[in-house]
Amino acid sequence: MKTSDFLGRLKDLDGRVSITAFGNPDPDAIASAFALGKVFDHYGLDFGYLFESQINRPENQLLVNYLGMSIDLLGQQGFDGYEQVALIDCNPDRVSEEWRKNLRSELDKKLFSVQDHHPVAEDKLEKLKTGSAFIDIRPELGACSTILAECISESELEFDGPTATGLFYGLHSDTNGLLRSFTTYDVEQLRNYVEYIDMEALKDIVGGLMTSETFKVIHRVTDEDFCEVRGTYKFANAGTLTSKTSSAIPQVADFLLKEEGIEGIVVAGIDLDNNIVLGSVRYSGSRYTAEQIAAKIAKGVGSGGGHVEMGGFQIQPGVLSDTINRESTQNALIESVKERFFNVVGKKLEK
Ligand SMILES: [Mn+2]
Repeated sequence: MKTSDFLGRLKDLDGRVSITAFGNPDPDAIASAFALGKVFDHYGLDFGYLFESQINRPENQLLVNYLGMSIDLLGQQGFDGYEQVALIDCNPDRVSEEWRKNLRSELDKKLFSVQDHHPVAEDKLEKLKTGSAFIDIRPELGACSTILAECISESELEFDGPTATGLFYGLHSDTNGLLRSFTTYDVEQLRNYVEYIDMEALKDIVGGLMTSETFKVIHRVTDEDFCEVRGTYKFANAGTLTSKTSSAIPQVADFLLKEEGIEGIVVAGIDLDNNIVLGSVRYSGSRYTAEQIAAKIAKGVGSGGGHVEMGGFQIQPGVLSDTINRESTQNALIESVKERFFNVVGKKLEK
């Protein structure tokens, strides 16, 4: 389906719309939500931002502040007060088991649109398309921001500084600064708004990229007690973190992939505020995708996904959650994630 169809549907849309992202909101999701809000405004629609998770990474909070967005958290109330749901940078297939149980039928009922670039299995996509919602999933694109840039252009809205800056940051961040998986179409859309980007504002947002926690974790994982290499794969144990400091995990994963001779990285740690194991996957080889690796690590015990070269997962500790503050439990959890990772990439130890 085309963006022109999407815009056509906005003309007779009734009721308040929830602009929603599932998963950890990254700059692409935040910017896409903001740009979609601009389009909704243009069509005189009533809407709100309702996200599954809090904004944790400090630079993402800076982006939200810069855009002046007020984002509510999806909680027990589900989509109460909203008649429609517009999903951005995610699709119904990626909604976690837990949420699926909590609100899947409500999501199905209220789903108005899906604009995303995460891969989805062919049969699941066909099923999605049989519903009445507008479905636009383009896994080849570097960022969902590109789809929203197209929406802004086609609705004949003028780009403004915040929208252009956000969309560029979204594309920049999902493609690691245009170093991975983007298409000429991403660049074609970028051309439409590049002149509106506020570079000064952007520098302020991305300026303090690495937190001190990131450096602590980098220091920690240079110790061979906390990392292991098998072949071209490396696993690093980031230890215990909080919801505020867990942004160190993806940052360390980006950093470790720079090591010569390493093509696959998993960094995992325990978020003691949420009692979950968090992990980031980076992969530069051609045998797997980071998304597959992340999904397989979390299979049956949590949720995982991502893109070709970057992915992430969350694992629920199950019965171990009662003793998660004990070091022995933490080690057991991280050890099991490590073995799952090495299994997935065919590096299981022969016993
Ligand atoms: Mn994205």
